[in-house]
Amino acid sequence: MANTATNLTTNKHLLAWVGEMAELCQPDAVVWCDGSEDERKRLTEFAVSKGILIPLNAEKHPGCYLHRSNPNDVARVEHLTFICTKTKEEAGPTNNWMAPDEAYGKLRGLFKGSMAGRTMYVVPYVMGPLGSQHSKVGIELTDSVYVALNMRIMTRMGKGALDMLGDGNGFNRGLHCTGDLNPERRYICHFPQDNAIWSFGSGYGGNALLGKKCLALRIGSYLGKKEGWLAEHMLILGVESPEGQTTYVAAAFPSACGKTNFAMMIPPKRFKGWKVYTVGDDIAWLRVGDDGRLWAVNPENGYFGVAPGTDWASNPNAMKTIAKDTLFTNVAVTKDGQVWWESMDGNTHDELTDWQGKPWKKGSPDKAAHPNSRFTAPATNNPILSRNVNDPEGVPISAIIFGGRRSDTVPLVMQAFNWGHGVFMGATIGSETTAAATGKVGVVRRDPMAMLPFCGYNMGDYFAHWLEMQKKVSNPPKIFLVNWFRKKDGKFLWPGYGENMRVLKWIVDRAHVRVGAQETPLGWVPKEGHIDLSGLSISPEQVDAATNIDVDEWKKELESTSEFFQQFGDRLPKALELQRQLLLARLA
Ligand code: SAT
Ligand code: MN
Repeated sequence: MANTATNLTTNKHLLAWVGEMAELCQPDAVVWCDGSEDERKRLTEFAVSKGILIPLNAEKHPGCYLHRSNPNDVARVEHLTFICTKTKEEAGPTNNWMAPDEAYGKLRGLFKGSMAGRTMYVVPYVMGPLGSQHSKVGIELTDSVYVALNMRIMTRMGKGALDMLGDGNGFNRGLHCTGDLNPERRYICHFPQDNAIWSFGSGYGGNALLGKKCLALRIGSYLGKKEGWLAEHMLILGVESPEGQTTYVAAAFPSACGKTNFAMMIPPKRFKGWKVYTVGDDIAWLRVGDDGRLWAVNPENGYFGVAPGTDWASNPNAMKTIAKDTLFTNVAVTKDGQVWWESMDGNTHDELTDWQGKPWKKGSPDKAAHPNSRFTAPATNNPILSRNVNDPEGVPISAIIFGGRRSDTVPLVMQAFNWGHGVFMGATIGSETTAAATGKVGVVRRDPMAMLPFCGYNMGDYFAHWLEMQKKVSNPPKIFLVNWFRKKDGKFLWPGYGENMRVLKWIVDRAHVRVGAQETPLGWVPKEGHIDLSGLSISPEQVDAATNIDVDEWKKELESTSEFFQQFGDRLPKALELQRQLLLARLA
């Protein structure tokens, strides 16, 4: 069997493991990825020759390609995602659990001979800046050239990872095979205690790019608990004031709730001299620094963003980011090979090719682009990329924002009274489900810290870990809850996008204790006039509706919180139930 390892590594743990997995999967060849430009060209040409990638209009989209997934494989599959800890209790009530022996047994059967006639790519990668003591090395073995090319964009992939690993054994062992894409034979299994991930039967982003949700969040959160840090589903941004002071903020929202847009926001004209810089759009690793502050690193190196809703009006920086060297998945294409999705430029095209490669005509009831169609773009394309993204210690966080997609109940913005109250806010957020995961769209579910699908251990213990962190963070960030998605008569009340700067500015001012606030039973809210609304064409009634607190809605909310809490039994920290009781009392 051809094997290209020789000049890249002599790590005997790694060589032995790759050998063992190749023995199991029986690929025709094993190709080690070095991350070079040459390799990118070679893999891309191969993918094009097989129809896995389709070249786009080279003038309008230089270096860009389209990939079409199997229509049954276009989102994360939470019901097929497992946490395989020794006991069910360790995985907790919000995760699917399988015993490690059973999972290894079942998947071994699936992986056996699964790569015959195919190539196994060995993809070495680092989550976090190269050389940082906080970064983690992973090796993903995959039979998908699409996965290898995506990992090249999303992580620090190649020789640098092998150099960082040296002859160590502490790497994440990821095994991925596309298989026949039969949903009956699809499993995404995590073994936190072995630092291993086995994923079979899907080629889709979150299921197959193992560095992202699998390592950086599920395994990461488990390691965070063990090692005293936090792996979170958060964007990180820096806000620079006209005076040149930069404030870093981390914000957790569920998938497809606008994290990328928020992280790349352009402040409205009214905010002359204010600038926003992106550190990350999806994942944050948070540690306590020697100064007692919380420091955040973005472990990723690219953006795997939702295409629909990304356009020149909503996110010009994202449009610039995806202008070159970007892989598109399940978007529509125009006659001349340009990408297109709903929201892009109205329905100006009479005919398109839809995400499944079928002809599409204006007025068709079907969407041309899949609602969860994606772009994979290098972070270095981002015109407002923070110059601190590669800082091994990360950036100091002054505010944490939690949010969800809620058409009612949750007001535009509130600040928690203290860390414990903030953890309660985060632990109880709900959100209406989106197309990022398979299943019904638009139903409210509790999604604590936006981590429900991504917490690699018992969520009750995760809450306790968050509360514990307070002891270590002597200079903690302030915690906020926001909701951009409140509706009246089916219409959004708040304009969102760049206008969120108005709320962000208040948050930054609060973080520096520069402005007062109004106390309510739920938390501190802006005083009248403290959120700058000038130049916005929304009525005062609309603002009232967006910021309104309805006691009856909140009583219902707290009942739903109670139901959610009950499933954790003894593992729910008492401090959280106490927060709920206190809030009930304040509302009475
Ligand atoms: O599909 S991914 O998990 O990669 C992205 C997301 O759902 O946030
Ligand atoms: Mn995400």
